[in-house]
Amino acid sequence: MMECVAIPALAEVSVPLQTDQADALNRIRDDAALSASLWVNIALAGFSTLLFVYMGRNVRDARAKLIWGATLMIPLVSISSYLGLVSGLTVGLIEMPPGHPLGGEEVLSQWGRYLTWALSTPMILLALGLLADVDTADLFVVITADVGMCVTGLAAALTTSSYGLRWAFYLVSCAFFAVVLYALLVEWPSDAADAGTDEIFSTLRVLTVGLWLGYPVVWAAGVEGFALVSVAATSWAYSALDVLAKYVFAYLLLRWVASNESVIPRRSASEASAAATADD
Ligand code: RET
Repeated sequence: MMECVAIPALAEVSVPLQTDQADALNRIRDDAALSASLWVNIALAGFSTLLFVYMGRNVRDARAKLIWGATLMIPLVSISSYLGLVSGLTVGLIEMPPGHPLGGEEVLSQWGRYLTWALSTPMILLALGLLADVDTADLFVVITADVGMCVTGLAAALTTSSYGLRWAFYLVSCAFFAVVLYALLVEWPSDAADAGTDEIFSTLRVLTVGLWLGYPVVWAAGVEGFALVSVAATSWAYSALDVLAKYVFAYLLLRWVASNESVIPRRSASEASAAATADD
């Protein structure tokens, strides 16, 4: 006799990614404060993109154009990032491991933020590095450490097997972050002084270091870490930091670039002269 295998009705078959997305989308829609924290950034990123295109319309120098191009990517990546969050594509309901203050509960994680920081923060560092005229090897190491910071931050947020290992990833991310901070605080200022861009560099450095330090604090205080504040408060904190660390930062940088094109250093010239010296 033939054995009967029960086939579930089509409606009963759930596609995990789609179910999660729909659930996440509903949670975001139901929380007005959470929704607002995301839409505000989409609007500001759109406005910034148009403004930055306009501000860079007369930039002709090749290196200034490169800084401008990197800076323009910041709001463009941001729009994509926030659309991912607001649509439910890059958020998920994550069950926290035992030991976490919300252990066993499903928490709405905006993991897409960490993913897209791996694209936006290198653009910020590239623009700063070009402005300070740092050498290519330095720039490579710092940007690589920065990507490491974002990816291990993502791993910390997505680890559900162990509370301890979430913090282990967090600490590794902090170690990568230390490399970035060291460059910004210790190494790059003297390069900027040699390049004659120290005034604008030091303004942007204070802004960057001060604001970037806020991100690991929000992670630790927010739902991913000690869960001291709600999902909406965590999201607002990141969104507010983003407004200053991305759009205000980029605006100040582009305003300076647009009116000081002739001061922008040319690494190619100095590298050529260094190579010539080495050949002697
Ligand atoms: C995490 C958690 C793990 C430890 C550290 C972090 C640092 C994040 C930073 C993010 C900066 C983001 C910016 C985005 C702009 O688009 C990943 C929060 C150290 C510094 C400036």
